[in-house]
Amino acid sequence: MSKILNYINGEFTPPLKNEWIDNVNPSEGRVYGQIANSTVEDIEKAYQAAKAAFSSWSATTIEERSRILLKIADLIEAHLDRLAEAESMDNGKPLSLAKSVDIPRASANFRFFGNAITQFSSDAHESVGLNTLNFTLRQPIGVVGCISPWNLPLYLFSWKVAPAIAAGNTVVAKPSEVTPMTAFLLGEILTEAGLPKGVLNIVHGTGPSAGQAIIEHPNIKAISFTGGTQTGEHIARTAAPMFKKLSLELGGKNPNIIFADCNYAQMLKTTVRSSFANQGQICLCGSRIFVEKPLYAKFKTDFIAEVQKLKVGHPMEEVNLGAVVSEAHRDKIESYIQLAQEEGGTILTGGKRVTVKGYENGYYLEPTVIEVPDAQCRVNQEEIFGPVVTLMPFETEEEVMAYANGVKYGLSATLWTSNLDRTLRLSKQLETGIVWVNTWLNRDLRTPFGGVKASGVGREGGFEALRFFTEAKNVCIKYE
Ligand code: TXE
Repeated sequence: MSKILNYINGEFTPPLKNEWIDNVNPSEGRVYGQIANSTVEDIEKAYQAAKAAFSSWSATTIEERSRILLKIADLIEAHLDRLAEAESMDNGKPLSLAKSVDIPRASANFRFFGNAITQFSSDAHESVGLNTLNFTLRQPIGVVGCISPWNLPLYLFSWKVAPAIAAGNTVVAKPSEVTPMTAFLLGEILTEAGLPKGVLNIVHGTGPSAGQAIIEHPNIKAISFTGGTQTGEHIARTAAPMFKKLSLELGGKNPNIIFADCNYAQMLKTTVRSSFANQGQICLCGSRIFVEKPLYAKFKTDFIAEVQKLKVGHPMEEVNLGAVVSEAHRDKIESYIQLAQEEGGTILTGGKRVTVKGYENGYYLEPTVIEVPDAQCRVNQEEIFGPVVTLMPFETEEEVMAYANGVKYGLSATLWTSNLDRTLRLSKQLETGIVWVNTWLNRDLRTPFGGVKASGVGREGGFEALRFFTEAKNVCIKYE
């Protein structure tokens, strides 16, 4: 049985109370390891290591910080196969996806911020006539906390810790207890890359124990979090009275809006992906599909045919969908499929468990398409976060904008149209942080990333992330 230890002050250590939780392989439905169940004492130990490392790391030259981040990126790439296998085993996602998306992107995150920090700059304002010059100092915050979810484990973990350390902070980070393996393996890479001890401390454990200790710590001054909206609310309630800086990337219920004038073949292919990639467990998945009336019947037929071609199976094999992340999560998804029927929805395809030969205890579900009677029903309003999409026709732009914006979430939207005027008009009207037009999950790491409404506050990505992980201080100099 593998044991997942904390990585504190550059060393692998067991949790101080020697408590452990099970690590489950979701594609086989069996416990395959133990995870440190850290407590407030472990977080304090990690904090002390981070605090001790801060003065030296924050004074380390930009070139040296950059060099180490680039080295980490190279080493992730060099260990791609091992990391991808670990990710797939821990999360249930197809190995091919972990190899082509998750691990390359984790490497790209370190490379991107290793380069970005060398280009980061700040403003100067000359007050002409007053003989003063203001300049903005951008200083690292100190010890910061990063908390990440299970759906894109190393991808999202690195998306937070890379800008945090690039900007000169030291970090106490916690990956999801559901998928801790690749963050654990990253420890070895950090040591090999020569990251000084204490700069990045990786602590494992549950949200209510280890996570809570991070958000409550009086001297961890900023929290970058990705996860569920309810957890985000709880973090905001806890951290706001302590005036911590907060970046919250939360859930989504993203509209995928298809007009009859779109490039049909491109749209159909991409819509299959935006619906079911990673078993639908991406906060950016287009889980509500709205199709313009003239195209609706054709789309419905073709989409169902494409979805029925998707292969669900053991993630190490050539499959389109692997297992969903846990038994509890499978139950949650199934409860929504049940609810859809109670609400008058029609299951057009899918809706059932899949039994994979040899792995009968794994958590597999069919990709599911549900035609819903109205946009307000719960399956069309609440985040399911699984291989389930809803389908509805619309007639006018006004109608579809009301559907698209009529949810509490506002992370991303996808628009399929060849009409430029409409593209600009609707891009302005959509209440989301990201609009993809004729594409999906097309990411340039320099762009601002994040949501509005219940999808979160703050932006990650590019210089936005480096600004989040620094405090701006205005220095005003009077000269004669
Ligand atoms: O997320 P949690 P869960 C959505 C999705 C999913 C739901 C719940 O709908 O079904 O959220 O998923 C840590 N203090 N998304 O329960 O609990 C936790 O340990 C500090 C959307 O898995 O929010 C983990 O590291 N930390 C999403 C992280 O928060 C706490 C991705 C996320 O877990 C904590 C995942 C606490 N009190 C789920 N409680 C997205 N936007 O991508 C938990 N955590």
